Amino acid sequence: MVEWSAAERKIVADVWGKISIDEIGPQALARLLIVYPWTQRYFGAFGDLSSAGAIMGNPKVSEHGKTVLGALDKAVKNLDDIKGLYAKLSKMHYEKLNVDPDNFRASYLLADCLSIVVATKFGSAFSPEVQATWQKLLSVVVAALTSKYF
Ligand code: HEG
Repeated sequence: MVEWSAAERKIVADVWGKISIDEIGPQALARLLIVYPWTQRYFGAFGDLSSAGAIMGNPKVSEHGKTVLGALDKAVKNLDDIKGLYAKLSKMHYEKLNVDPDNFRASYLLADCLSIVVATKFGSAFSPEVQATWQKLLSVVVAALTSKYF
């Protein structure tokens, strides 16, 4: 059971309040596909991913980036039961992507890309304390998303 202090809850609410899902979601997913190109194998149905420009301009990438951040929005609003919230989503990823341990790693890579996008946007406001709480949130999300894998 993950515990969240009052200070952590405040940081999560503050950071999330300043994030635009429509802006950050597409940027984070595009970074994943560009920086870690092997993750493209999961997105064969998304069309042209042949260059950084193609990925950033691909409407399916943008749409899916927003979907992923939409799931994170629910996590932020259900901090005390992220595992329960993601049970179905985890099962879907497991069945769709066939228990590939690569996917476990890819979720951490996506979390890193998301942190970099947020840090770039926030600048010095992304203090070590804020980063620590933000990364805790992403770790809990990834653990919940992969809970049905093993
Ligand atoms: Mg996943 C679908 C969330 C990591 C590959 N992902 C989805 C959906 C959500 C979601 C909400 C839509 C579910 C539905 O249709 O009911 N994904 C999500 C989160 C995270 C994540 C919150 C990590 C923080 N996903 C992830 C990673 C990969 C991946 C790392 C592969 C590298 N997701 C994936 C694929 C689909 C989804 C291939 C189906 C996309 C489609 O065809 O529309």
